[in-house]
Amino acid sequence: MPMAQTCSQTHKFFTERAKQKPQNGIRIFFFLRENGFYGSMFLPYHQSPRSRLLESLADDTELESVPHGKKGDPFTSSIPFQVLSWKPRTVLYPGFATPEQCEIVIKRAKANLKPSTLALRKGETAENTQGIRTSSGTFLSASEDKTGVLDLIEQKIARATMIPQSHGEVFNILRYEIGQRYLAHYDAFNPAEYGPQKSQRIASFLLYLSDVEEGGETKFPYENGSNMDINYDFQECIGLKVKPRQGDGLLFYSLFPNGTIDQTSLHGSCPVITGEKWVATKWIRDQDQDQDQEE
Ligand SMILES: O=C(O)CCC(=O)C(=O)O
Repeated sequence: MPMAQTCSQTHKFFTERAKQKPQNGIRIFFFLRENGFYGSMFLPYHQSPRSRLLESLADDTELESVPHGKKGDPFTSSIPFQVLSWKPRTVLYPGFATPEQCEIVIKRAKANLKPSTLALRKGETAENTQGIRTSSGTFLSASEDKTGVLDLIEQKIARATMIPQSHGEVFNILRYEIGQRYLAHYDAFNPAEYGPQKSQRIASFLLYLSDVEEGGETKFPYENGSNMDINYDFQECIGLKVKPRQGDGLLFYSLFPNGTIDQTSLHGSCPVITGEKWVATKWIRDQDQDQDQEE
């Protein structure tokens, strides 16, 4: 197969091959896009009827599924991903949402935008933290979204992370205009700075709802331990930088598997230089959020 094939041609190639000959084992494929290699995991299958809702979750994979547990899926999923970094653990999911889904979320968020706020550390006030996070935003919950788009996205995030949907906070939809930014920070709450925590943020999933002409990258200044030994200025856009592209998802873990905070998960948003940035942030916790709300 020629290396210069497009992503969809490559997917078609493997899908056709899968139809010709049933697969028995897990297969991991790599394919080339304009900005690097991507991996995709295909699981064994048998075909079964799928409801319309599940159809839209199941992507276009044709692989045979196996008998599943009570809340498992009757279909296989293929969610292409690219590991961007191991320190912090960061994964890009190209084309995670469709442009139409992104536009629906932007339209809903636009009506209720307010200046973004910060979780304050001991001694911090809204006044002395001005300028750290200059975007505007709103909180949207999937359960109140009549279009069903946010629920579909949440379900796909749960599949990609294998962390149940109920562990997610509601979406924080953000808009950055020219010059707006979010200085480097941690999403996890260090109890030494924030006091005792009932639950902790494990990971963050950012869904880019728009392209940005220039600027607006998500930055990881301490990626792979770099810049940790200099007097890093939290405004600087250095380290690993991820350019927003409409529909792409970016997952990174704030905690190590042992539950301690990964210092390399420091991240932020570079200022937008040209255009506008829209992103939906989903913070994922170690505790069931539905249970929390019932308490
Ligand atoms: O906008 C971004 O790229 C980063 C957003 C962020 O850091 C956050 O919402 O915690």
